[in-house]
Amino acid sequence: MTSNDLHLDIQDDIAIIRLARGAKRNALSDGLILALRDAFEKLPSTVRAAVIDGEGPHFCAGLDLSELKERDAGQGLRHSRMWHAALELVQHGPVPVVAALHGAVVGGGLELASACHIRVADSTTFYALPEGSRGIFVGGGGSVRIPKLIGAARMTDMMMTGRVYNAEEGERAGFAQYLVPEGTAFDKALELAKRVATNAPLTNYALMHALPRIAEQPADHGFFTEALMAGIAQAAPDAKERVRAFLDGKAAKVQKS
Ligand code: 1HE
Repeated sequence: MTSNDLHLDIQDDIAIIRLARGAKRNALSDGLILALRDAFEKLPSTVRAAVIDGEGPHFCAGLDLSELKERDAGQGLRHSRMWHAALELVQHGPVPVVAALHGAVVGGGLELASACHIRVADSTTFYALPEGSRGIFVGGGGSVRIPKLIGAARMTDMMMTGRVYNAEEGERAGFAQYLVPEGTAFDKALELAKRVATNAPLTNYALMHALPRIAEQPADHGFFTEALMAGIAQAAPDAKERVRAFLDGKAAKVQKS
């Protein structure tokens, strides 16, 4: 499924995916969620990283409330599972994803942001989970992903009390890894995506697929999975070349920031 509400632009090896329903604050209709799923499913194999951002004054106002139908329990369950399938492709799809955040990052918009690997927020960003006051619950994976960023206690408070985190508070709490001046989130996200795209593909794969699983495992299993992944990664020709280049003085040293 395609949608005029989602723009996909491929610049070299970076996919730029833009929510383009600015007039509706990029509210996530079913069509937009399916278009997002399709975009990640069909990314050309030359793409090595993606940036996702939102048109207009806000990143995303969450679920399109005008589509909130009176669903029976089974329909509600399937609707939530549709979101899960789409956001699973963001988190565990073909490439690392950097989210460029500004303005409202609320409800399902926060669920989408939390499925990305790196979040860059500008100083206008604010985070909220208005589901509590709308009489509903998160359904796009938020109860799994958001506590991993900020902890279950903060998420409980946000949903129970309607608490809104501003950009600085959000960065401190763990929503975003980067906080940048107003209007610069996209540029910073693109710069980071380009940097991520230069990594060995297997290293990025390990970070997307092995690290989150290891974090869920008991320590003994985690150490073993880590050893498996380390063995696979270092055996790749790419890894051998990169290490050789360093030893030959041809690769960049780590610089003090
Ligand atoms: C929308 C939506 C929406 C805006 N669904 N149409 N999400 C929410 O509860 C957040 C609801 N939205 C807001 O609180 C505000 O719109 C914002 C803070 C995001 C932005 O405020 P503002 O003043 O810039 O815009 P606005 O005037 O409120 O909205 C502009 C238009 O977008 C307006 O439509 P118009 O036809 O009158 O111009 C709004 O109705 C429309 N709009 N947000 C539908 N969300 C998988 S489960 C996830 C569950 C959730 O995400 S629940 C949280 C839903």
